[in-house]
Amino acid sequence: MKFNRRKFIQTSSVFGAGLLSSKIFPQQKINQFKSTSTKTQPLIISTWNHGLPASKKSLETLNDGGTVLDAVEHGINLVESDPNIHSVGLGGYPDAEGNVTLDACIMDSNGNSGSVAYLSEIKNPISVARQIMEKTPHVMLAGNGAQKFAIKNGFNKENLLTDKMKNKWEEWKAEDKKMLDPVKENHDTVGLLAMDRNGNIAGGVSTSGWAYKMPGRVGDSPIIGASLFVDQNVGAACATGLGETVIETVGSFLIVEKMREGYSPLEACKIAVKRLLKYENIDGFQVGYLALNKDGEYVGYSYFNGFEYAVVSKEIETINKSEHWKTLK
Ligand code: SD4
Repeated sequence: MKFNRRKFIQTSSVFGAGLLSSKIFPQQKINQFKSTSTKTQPLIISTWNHGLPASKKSLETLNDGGTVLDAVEHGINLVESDPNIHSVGLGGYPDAEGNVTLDACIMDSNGNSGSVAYLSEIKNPISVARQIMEKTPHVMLAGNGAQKFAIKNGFNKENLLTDKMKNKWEEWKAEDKKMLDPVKENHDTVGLLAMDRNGNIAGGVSTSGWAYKMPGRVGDSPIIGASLFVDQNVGAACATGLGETVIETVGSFLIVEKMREGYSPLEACKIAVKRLLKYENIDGFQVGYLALNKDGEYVGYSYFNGFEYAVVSKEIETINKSEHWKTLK
């Protein structure tokens, strides 16, 4: 990661060196944590508290006979279309020049994927990503080309910068132009993993990205393997938080690969979070992962405390606090 290294402390510092040592991350310590297991399917897990309405919508879609991919899309659409959620879709934070640009990706249970980056004036990027997956020979479209594709395929162009967010952006410009603290203010990316009653798994991620980001910046959310990975034979993972660090550690792919090796969702997330230790003194650093394996075991795990995720099944409707590596007071 080549920018925003303020207060970056080398990993050879006392703290970093200690944490990077394998002694502090022994196998027995990993194993004492248990992922949560559900015996029932369908099951939907989703990031943050807006994950609850999203996951409920996904379950409703499945109950109405929709596919697991429909469930992912409809759940995420709900968050994207809500102008009061400020890091996704309509009403999302703009970039430094006042433009709302969106990133999203989706994966199905056959390993197909679709992704859209730097999309403007279209409020449902997850649906655009799905159509890119289903209608084009490509995985990813970006910028103007992605917008043209969306319009050609029936999406409406609309202004995504609400009055409220325009005012906030103007205040930000007038003040000190500081990046927002993602732990407290800037953490609404929606990631959703769904398993239907037959055990089919799909997932999606959608965001307006880092508030007041540099124009042109693309985060982890449209990068398959970084923000999202699904492998029907193993499970799935998704990410929220400082995208640059998730890209550089290919977090979601890593988690799925570790689950493939036999690690539980929690163990796998801890291994991925361990790779993030070198970033921990970057201002505003936080990453949260969700992981779900094919047996229905799931977990939310973040670097710092404060990450929450929704769990919805026939029996469960709850917001869980994630396990975390480090407690921030
Ligand atoms: C990004 N990962 O663009 C997104 C932001 C995010 O919670 O997840 N915020 O880097």
